[in-house]
Amino acid sequence: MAQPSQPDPQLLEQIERLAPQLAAAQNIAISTGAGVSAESGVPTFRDAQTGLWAKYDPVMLASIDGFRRDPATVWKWYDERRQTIRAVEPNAGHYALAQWEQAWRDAGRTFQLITQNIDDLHGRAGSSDIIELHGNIWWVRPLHGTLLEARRLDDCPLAQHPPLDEQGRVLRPHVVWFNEQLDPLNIEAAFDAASACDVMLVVGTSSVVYPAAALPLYALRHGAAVIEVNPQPTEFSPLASACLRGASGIVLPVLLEQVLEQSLRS
Ligand code: BJW
Repeated sequence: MAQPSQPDPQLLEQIERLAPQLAAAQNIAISTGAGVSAESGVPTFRDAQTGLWAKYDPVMLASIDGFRRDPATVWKWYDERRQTIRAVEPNAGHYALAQWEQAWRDAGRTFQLITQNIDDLHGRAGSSDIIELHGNIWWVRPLHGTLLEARRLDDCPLAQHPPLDEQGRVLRPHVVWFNEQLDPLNIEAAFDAASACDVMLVVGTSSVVYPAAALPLYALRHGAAVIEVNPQPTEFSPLASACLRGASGIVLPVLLEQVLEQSLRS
């Protein structure tokens, strides 16, 4: 069945009610997850474990123990995802956030995008200041190297699994796996944004993976309104100031249109 490209009347009314608050916000933080890329055709993290990959434990595919045990299989999974991501385009939700950032910057206001996604689609849509909490699928680093040795590897598909560097060292994806530390500078910047914003939008995340899942809680504690955009309820929903139950590719462009209209009026 074809997706409706407009929110239903009830959702539209809710968007219209929230728009003035967003239009008045001097400081907006956005926290996105895999759902924002779903309409581009990128399976969400949990959906990426279907078909051939259904027999694998997600933690084994996204952990250092799993990688040490079977680097070829983990790399095949990442290589397949890289090929999917390369073939798709950002969607209307990504573009709305990039346009929003530009509008807020032009008005001398603050807009900080924080993402758990590793797919680079926000960047490809034109967002310029992105905190990538879980890394980037196009970057690699030596398994036994430092974070400073991270670099982009665009080969797609890869010639071998695992790929090796010029010195023959095994490379790993430059992403954050379970039980690995996030980059402390990214964490600091993300929590600073959460504590300073007037409004946070939490878009397309199941809000189960920490520390990202703590960002909206932190924003609430610091007095911000936190609005969830997700077709499904999440762990965070009961605490949200408002929940917009729709796909981000439909909700965000309409929300932005309303917000910009309100901002121009004031
Ligand atoms: C739509 C839509 C549409 C669909 N529009 N929406 C504190 C409490 C409890 C646990 C912990 C804690 N601190 C640390 C932990 C452990 C762990 C953790 O959180 N575990 C939980 C599972 C319980 N965290 C960590 O290990 C983190 N490290 C850490 O904290 O280090 C310190 C430490 C070390 C050791 C011990 C203790 C502390 C690291 C987490 C790294 C996560 N990495 C992954 C893999 C990245 C690489 C890869 O992608 O391959 O990141 S896991 C995976 O989950 C991926 C995602 O970024 C992340 C979040 O997923 P997301 O984005 O929410 O996607 P989904 O699929 O879950 O949900 C999609 C949503 O979209 C759904 O809600 C849909 O409804 C919605 N949707 N279509 C809008 N069109």
